[in-house]
Amino acid sequence: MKLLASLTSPYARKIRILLAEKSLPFELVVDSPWEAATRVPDVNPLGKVPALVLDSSEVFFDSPVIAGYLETLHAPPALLPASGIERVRVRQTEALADGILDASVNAYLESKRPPEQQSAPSIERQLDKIRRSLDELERRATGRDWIDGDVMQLGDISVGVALGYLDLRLPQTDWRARRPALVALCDRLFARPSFADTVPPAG
Ligand SMILES: N[C@@H](CCC(=O)N[C@@H](CS)C(=O)NCC(=O)O)C(=O)O
Repeated sequence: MKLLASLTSPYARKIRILLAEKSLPFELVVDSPWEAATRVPDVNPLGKVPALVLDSSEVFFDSPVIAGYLETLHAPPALLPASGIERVRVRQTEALADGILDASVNAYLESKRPPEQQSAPSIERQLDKIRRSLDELERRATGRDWIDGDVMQLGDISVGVALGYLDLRLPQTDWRARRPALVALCDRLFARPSFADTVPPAG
């Protein structure tokens, strides 16, 4: 299978980490949807990465769908409970982390517009979402090694990716201040080869 991804996309990084944790072989096709020559719209009409192209040519997107597909391959370790409310809870953590990414991307793109076209209230609105979500994740992570159980799962990985993206694009959020449980979670995650090998390039 082939994964279309840009090296800076946090959603694509989440999938690269899942593939690495599961030792699943794949071909990484680096393609930025922002470039004129991108081929991403040929496989994903939304024109976004990540997109996973199977050997059968079937394509899966977006990242939560790809994450669900990878679980169906039954490559250990399981990163999602097979069923039940436990699975819903992990997906809820993933959604919260992905929501932080959505708000971060919006705030970052807005901050890159010409200064006279930027909307400070719009950026602040996104930063509020990020702050509230981080506080909720800190509450959920307090007193435990992993957010949704006794082992690392998709939710933890998604949170680590979101926090890594804040380090890259919005360091001014200073998310580590007053959030010791998230700091400890990230220390554990960032030390893993799957995270270390997918650190986005600066720029
Ligand atoms: N919800 C999607 C978000 C994917 C996404 O927004 N990817 C960005 C890169 S970080 C993208 O491809 N943007 C191109 C565009 O919006 O045209 C997912 O989880 O995969």
